[in-house]
Amino acid sequence: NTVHQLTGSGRGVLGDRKTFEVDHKYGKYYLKGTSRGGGIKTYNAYHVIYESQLPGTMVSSKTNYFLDGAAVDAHAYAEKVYDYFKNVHGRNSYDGNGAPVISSVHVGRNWNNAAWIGTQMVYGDGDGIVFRPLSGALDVVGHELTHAITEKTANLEYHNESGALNESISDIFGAMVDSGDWLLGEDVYTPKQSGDAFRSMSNPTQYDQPDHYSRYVRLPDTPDGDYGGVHINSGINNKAAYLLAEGGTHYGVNVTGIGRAKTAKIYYRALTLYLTSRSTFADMRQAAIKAATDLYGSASQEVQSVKNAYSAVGVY
Ligand code: ASN
Ligand code: ZN
Ligand code: CA
Repeated sequence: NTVHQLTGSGRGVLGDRKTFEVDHKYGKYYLKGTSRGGGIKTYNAYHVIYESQLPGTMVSSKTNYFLDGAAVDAHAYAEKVYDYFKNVHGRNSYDGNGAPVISSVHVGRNWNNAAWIGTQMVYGDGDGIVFRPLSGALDVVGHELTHAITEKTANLEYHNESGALNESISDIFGAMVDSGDWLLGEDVYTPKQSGDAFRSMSNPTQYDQPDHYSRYVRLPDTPDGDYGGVHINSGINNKAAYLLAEGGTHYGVNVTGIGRAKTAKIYYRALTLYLTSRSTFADMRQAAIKAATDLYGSASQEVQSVKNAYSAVGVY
């Protein structure tokens, strides 16, 4: 579908130049790409806080050069994440059927968060101290759009163990699209402090997450309790995914790394075929073993590494 494809350009949150697909109508350019599934569309929420007022107004420009860095990144990174799932996993958008990918930037005032809200992604601008505009991180965009895929597939309930798996799956694919590191949010977290991030998959304890099932944190299933610590206990599965890809010895268990690409294949297959809404960590282990068996055979190194990675984090 290369008919009427128009290219726009601009600088992202970090000042980096990039190009992306735009649309042109009645003499104005819009952050709307039409070549990917049902389209990639990016809106300015103008600081609204109520979902009823979203998505806001589609971001436009008199020329094909766009000046809003948060909007440029939300748009360009949504394209990148769409392309990752299409090219690597053969998935056409989050629903597998070309659903339009909608994002709103400038949501709320100085909001230090981003989310998938069931119909679209929303990004705060950050307060400039804890966060820059959150769409400035490809791994954050990948994390949020993966929530949409999870909702349409395993539909992992967002509390307790299934919720921690939901969070971890978003971290895993957020890291996979942002190839090269195992940190989440490093590009937008604490602009005045370099080298940090809001989560680490290689060393979850660095940001107060458990890295072994024996250290699972029991919190109430309430908003204040992070629905049973879904953003905390995700560290356990994140560490298993990291060990599977990179290898290492953890609590005395040695894991042979199989690389990021095979690890992504295994988690994608587990998510879309074997995990269910009430899956536990033990179910995740079995789902990953099944996926790896399908892909590489029951006697493969890949299956052995999955078993060892989960044993290393105390999940059997
Ligand atoms: N950034 C958070 C997340 O994606 C927002 C939330 O908790 N819904 O997990
Ligand atoms: Zn999340
Ligand atoms: Ca990262």
